Parts: sequence; C-alpha cells; structure tokens
Amino acid sequence: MATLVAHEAKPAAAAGAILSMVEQALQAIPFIDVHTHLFQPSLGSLGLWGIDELITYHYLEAELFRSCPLAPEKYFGLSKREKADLIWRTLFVENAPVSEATRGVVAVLNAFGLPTSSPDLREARGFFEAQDLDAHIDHVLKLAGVSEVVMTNDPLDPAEAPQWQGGAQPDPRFRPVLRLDRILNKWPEHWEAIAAQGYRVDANAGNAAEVRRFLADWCRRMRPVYMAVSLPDTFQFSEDSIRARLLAAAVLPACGEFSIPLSLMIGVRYQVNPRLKLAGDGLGSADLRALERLCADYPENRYLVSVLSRENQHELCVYARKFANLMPFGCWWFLNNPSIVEEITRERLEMLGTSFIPQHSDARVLEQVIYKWRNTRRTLAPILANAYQLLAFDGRVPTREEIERDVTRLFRSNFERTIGVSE
Ligand code: FIX
Ligand code: ZN
Repeated sequence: MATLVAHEAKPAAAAGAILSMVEQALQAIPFIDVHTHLFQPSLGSLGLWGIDELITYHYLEAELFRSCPLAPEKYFGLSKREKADLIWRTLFVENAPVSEATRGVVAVLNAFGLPTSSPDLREARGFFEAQDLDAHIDHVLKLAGVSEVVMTNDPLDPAEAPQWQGGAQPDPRFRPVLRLDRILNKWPEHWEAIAAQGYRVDANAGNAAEVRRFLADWCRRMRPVYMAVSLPDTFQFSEDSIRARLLAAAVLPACGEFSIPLSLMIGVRYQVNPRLKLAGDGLGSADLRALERLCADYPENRYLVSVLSRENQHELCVYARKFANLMPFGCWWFLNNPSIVEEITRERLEMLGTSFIPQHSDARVLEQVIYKWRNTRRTLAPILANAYQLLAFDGRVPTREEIERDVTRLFRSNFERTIGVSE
C-alpha cells in the first residue's frame, strides 16, 4: 500500500490508541444486563447458581445429546449431580470444551481460580458450597462488570407468584419484569390461574378490562421496569386471536398507564424436540410486519425488541430507523456466538450509530454473567474500535470522553431512557 499522506498517517497511528481507549471504556463502565432469568435472593430458591446448575444449563444439555448415546428420557431421570457428572465427563473430559457454552464454564472456573481440566467436579462443588450467597452475588456482578440485572418474573408461576404476593423485598441489584408468555401465548391453559387470583376472566378472554386490572395490580406490586413476552416465528399482529386482542386492549394500555415499555422477543419455534425439554426450542424467521403495525398503530408505546433469527436482523435495523419508539436489543440465544454477534453489531453500528442495546446475557445461572459479559467485551472491542477508526480515517479522531459517553449510552442510558428513567 502506498505510504500514507500526512492526514492518513495520523489516523493509522490513532488506530492502536483507539482500540485501547475502547477496551478501557468497556472495562471501566458497569453494564446493565437488560434480560436474564436470574432471581433476587428474596424470591427464595428460584435463583440458580453454582457448578451443578452451570453444567446442566440447557445449552449444554443440547450439546450433550450430540456426544452421548443416552436417551433424553434416561438423562432426565438422573439426579442433578448425576446429570452434571455426565455432562462434565462427556463435554469437558472426553471432548474439548471449544463451544461457546462449554468455554463459558471453563472461564467461570478460571475466574474463581479453580482447575479447569479436572476429571471430576469435587473441588468445584466444595468451592461453591462454601459461598455465602449474598456476598457471592456481589462478587460475581463485580467480576462481570455489571451493576444490575433485569429479571424475568412470571405472575402466574406457582412457585414465584406467592413470593411477590407475600411481599418479597426489593433488591437494587435485581430489576423486575412482568413476563406475559402464559397470558399471551397460552391463555387456554392459564386463564383459570388469573381467575384464581380474583379476576373475572373467562376462557375466551372476553373481559380484557379484568386482564388490564390484573396487570395494573401486578405493576403496583412488582414495580417492573418493562413487560415482556417471547413470541413464535408465526407471530402476527393484528389478527383475530386472544393474543392480539389482549395486546391491544390490556397490555399496551397498561404499559402506557405505568409508562413502561413492552419487550417483544420474536422468532421461537417452541419445543421442536420436546424430548429435550428446555433445550428443545428452535427458531424461525418471523414476519416483522407485525412489529411495523404495533409501532405505527401504538406510537405512544415504547418497544424493546430482540429477534431470534439471523435473517430478521437487517429488517429490525430498518424498522428501528423508521420508528424511534423501537429499541433493538441483544444478540439473543442462538445468536449469542462471537461470529454472529460481530456481524449483527457491525450492521447495527452502520445503520443505527449508538442508538441500540448491543447485548444482554440471558443468564439462567448466576455465574454465567461472568463469561457472557467477558465474551461481549472481547467481541465488541475491535468492532467498536473499527467504527471509530473509520471515523478517524474520514477526518475525525474520537476523544476518550466521546468513547466513554458512547459506551455508557450503549450499555446503560439507551436502556434507562427506554424504561423511562434517565441517569
Ligand atoms: O424466552 C426467553 O427469555 C429465552 O431467553 C429463554 O426461554 C431461553 O430458554 C433461553 O434461556 C435463552 O437463552
Ligand atoms: Zn431469556
């Protein structure tokens, strides 16, 4: 390549400096984890943590059955420990843990100074059993560079709902979310649970006002930062369905009343292999015109949106350019792999600047936030730096303050603004 003329030489020299400023900003700024399946301790034993939970994570269960001939039914008949021992032996001893999910477990063990290639889990179990949960939570969030996590709370979950009704103490490290999958996706199976809580609802969901009253009471009880629902790849809006009717007549008005956004996670093919239980879900690309209708017809509502299929990512970016009330977030589930996160994040930076939320962890086990956020910082540093390096080549070298402001926006204030609280 011809020697760079003066103004081109400067940005090239800046390139290295830019990368380290980006890395430092990513390290220094604590993130808000906008979607997890973690639970505050005051919700009892709902929160999963420790080595046996880490190893029996459904991502690893899916990978187990590719390397172990045991029938899923036999596997699910084992105890938690037996399951963990089998997965450790199969995926970490007999095979190299090179997948994103297995590498994650190695990163967690390493973060606590535990051996990563032991023949068994004895030492790791001893370590986790010795932890005091409250102090452990603080330590884990610090290692992950996360100030608070957003939960997934189901008002119809028979184990969780009584905890809230019994006055579960709030915890500033954990922000509640009202999850509506049972109500919007499985009304026939769950309307009686709402009736049992004292609301006049029926099998046809004819009384949307009562559903709205139910949601309002739960908002007052739980103080959620948003309402959320995962939706199939076949999701349509509007349509002649209980889901569409309740969205329009109960959920969106309640979100408006409490000035909180609705999170839509679109593109799941539920239980494509039910023998794998939680590991049995798949994905499909969705018709995002449903999103177009929601954003256009209900402009007062704000939407946090994540889509599961790679094919839908570009459309989502385009819709976000059309609707300011739409905030794309995360590289969800099967997309949470560095090669795909790179692709999605580059496209979003090119099309949306810094007006999106790059990632969430979706952690189901406490210690997962350590590797999921280390991976994110590691993957995003060169992607973000590249965007600034291109800016430098075009004639403007970014300052450290600008980079820190942008990282804060990406991992904190975009979310804070969307949920209606500014930092
Ligand atoms: O719907 C969701 O919130 C999904 O994230 C989960 O259902 C899924 O099982 C998961 O853990 C993805 O990472
Ligand atoms: Zn999730």
